Amino acid sequence: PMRKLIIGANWKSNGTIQSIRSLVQTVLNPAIIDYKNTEVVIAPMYIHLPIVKDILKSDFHLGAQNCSLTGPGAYTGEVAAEHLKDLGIPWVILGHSERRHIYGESDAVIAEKVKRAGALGLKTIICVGENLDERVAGTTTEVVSRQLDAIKYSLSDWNNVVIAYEPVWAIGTGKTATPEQAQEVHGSIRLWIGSNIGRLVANSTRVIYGGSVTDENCKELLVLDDIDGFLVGGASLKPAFKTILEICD
Ligand code: G2H
Repeated sequence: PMRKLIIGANWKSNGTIQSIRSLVQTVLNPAIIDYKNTEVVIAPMYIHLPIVKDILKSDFHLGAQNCSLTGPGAYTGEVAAEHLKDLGIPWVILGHSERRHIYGESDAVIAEKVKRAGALGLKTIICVGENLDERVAGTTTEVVSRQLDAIKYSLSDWNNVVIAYEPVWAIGTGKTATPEQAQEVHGSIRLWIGSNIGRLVANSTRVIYGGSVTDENCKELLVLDDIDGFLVGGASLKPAFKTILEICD
């Protein structure tokens, strides 16, 4: 089956009102993409979401980079999935390695967030990936399977799910997984989906790669059987992102 490509821009905790306006106007809006073949999800910081929503071409989709473990209420500083929904934000990235490692989000916390977001009909980009020690120890597949096992019972609608494979050692480091390394893990993720969820779901679920993706390396990754797009961090803040979008189209 044809899986529609999907490219996510994870802007992380970056940008000013001025810089994101300029990024939208000079890099995103002018990009020439066939949106019938490629879905693009832009994920600015929470407080920038309404600003970007106002000026971004409607061919693009918007996503948040996280949501709260809780619903609305007395949870100082948190933004709930309900708030994203209210703002008309269809996507949310969950389980990013920076959430897991810097903010200590466990598999169980991520599973609960996935459940909450999914229950509200938000579309989720769920990130998995091993760190350097785990790769060196040869446990990559086990680690990724454990991260997927955790969300197995959190989801009822896999149509709304994208899995992002982001090897932690490749994030923001300039080191990209080789095409062979990436394909191997992407293949194992699709196998996991096939045996745990179902063969049709495995065929239709997008599995995207993240970790130092650039306009230089995206081509060789995109041709791989089990890579259905990218989650781009650093390069999504630069003019090179337009090139990535146009290459992926
Ligand atoms: C991985 C990626 C985006 P970068 O975190 O999620 O960031 O492309 O900067 O490695």
